[in-house]
Amino acid sequence: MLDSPLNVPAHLKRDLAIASIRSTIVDVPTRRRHKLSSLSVTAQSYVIVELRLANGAEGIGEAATLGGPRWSEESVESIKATIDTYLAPAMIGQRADCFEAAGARMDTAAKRNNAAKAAVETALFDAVGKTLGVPVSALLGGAVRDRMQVLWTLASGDAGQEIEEAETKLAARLHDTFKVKIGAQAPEADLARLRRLAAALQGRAGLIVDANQAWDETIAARCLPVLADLGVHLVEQPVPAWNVPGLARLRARSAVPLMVDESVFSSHDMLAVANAAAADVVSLKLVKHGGLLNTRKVAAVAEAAGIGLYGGCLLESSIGAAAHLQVFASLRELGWGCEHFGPQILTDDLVTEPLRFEEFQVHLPVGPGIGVTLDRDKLRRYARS
Ligand code: MUC
Ligand code: MG
Repeated sequence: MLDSPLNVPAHLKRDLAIASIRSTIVDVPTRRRHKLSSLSVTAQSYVIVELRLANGAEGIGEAATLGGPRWSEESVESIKATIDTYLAPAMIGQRADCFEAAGARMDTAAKRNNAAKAAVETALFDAVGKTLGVPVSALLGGAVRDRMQVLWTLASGDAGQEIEEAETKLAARLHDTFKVKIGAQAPEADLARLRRLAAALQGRAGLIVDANQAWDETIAARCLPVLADLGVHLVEQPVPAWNVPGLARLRARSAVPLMVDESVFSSHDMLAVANAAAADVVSLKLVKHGGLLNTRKVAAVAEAAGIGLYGGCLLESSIGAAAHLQVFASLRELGWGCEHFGPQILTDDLVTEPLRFEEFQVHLPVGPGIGVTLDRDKLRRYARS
């Protein structure tokens, strides 16, 4: 076994072994229906990981999904089975602070299953941070910001409701840039909806859109100039994830920058997108990249190619959001902000101290580990029986 790369006090050093890993599926209702191109949810499902070290420190992590195995191939049921059957047995007894070695062990135990691995790795970082009394951002190179711009997503599909929701967020000075989910209806209906939103919010708010792979290249080529005329700042994943050459052709003609989301899970995907000149921006997410370390690796490839970084989400609760904020805070540039509004769309929070949203920014939680504490009563209340 490797010596710890960290200066761990002698009395803790022998105890950094992982003693137990427990996973629980929770379903937390959302405040309104959230509609994407191919799915809609009224409750968010997560797997919460609780990991205990031999020294008594506890770490938590979260794997988020959206509408079962439909945003990506993982569902809460598959994530829990992967953790309980393969990842936990591979990790019990191992040192918690050998993060790269842990990633390699999990990759040997299971192919892909990135959300499951990210939840376990988050819990490792949280437990080690709590043992050492340092935030996870410090274990990732140190925070370069203590807050960041945070977007809100408009996704009811009803322009009137969306304008009202955006006005409420603007008035409360919570969000002034909005991501609009498109692709659930015909392109002309989405463009009409966006015309209403752009007119109502003109000069007061920024708009980006996410088609979640709904269009083909021909439709995208027709719609992108309209989105540019409406002043849309960024268009996310207009065509299917596999169509990287199509993205490159669209980008060459587009006045509005393009962001990849579902096209980039691994750092190899990021390299392929960069080589194809297929994106201006990438959306970073733990569930796609398989953890905090891999998120930094994808970000490094993007940075090397001059591709901008955006802090993506999968409607995580405060637990998953806090983990993302730790890694986003450690990135030198986060030019497009982040979208960790997830805790605010849930009807309840799973942590004892909610994240701080103010002045259009979300704050990096202060404290050791990921900076939030699991509320065990809430975990019991929302646990699937
Ligand atoms: C996605 O594809 O970006 C993020 C925000 C949201 O509303 O949906 C997600 C997933
Ligand atoms: Mg997206």
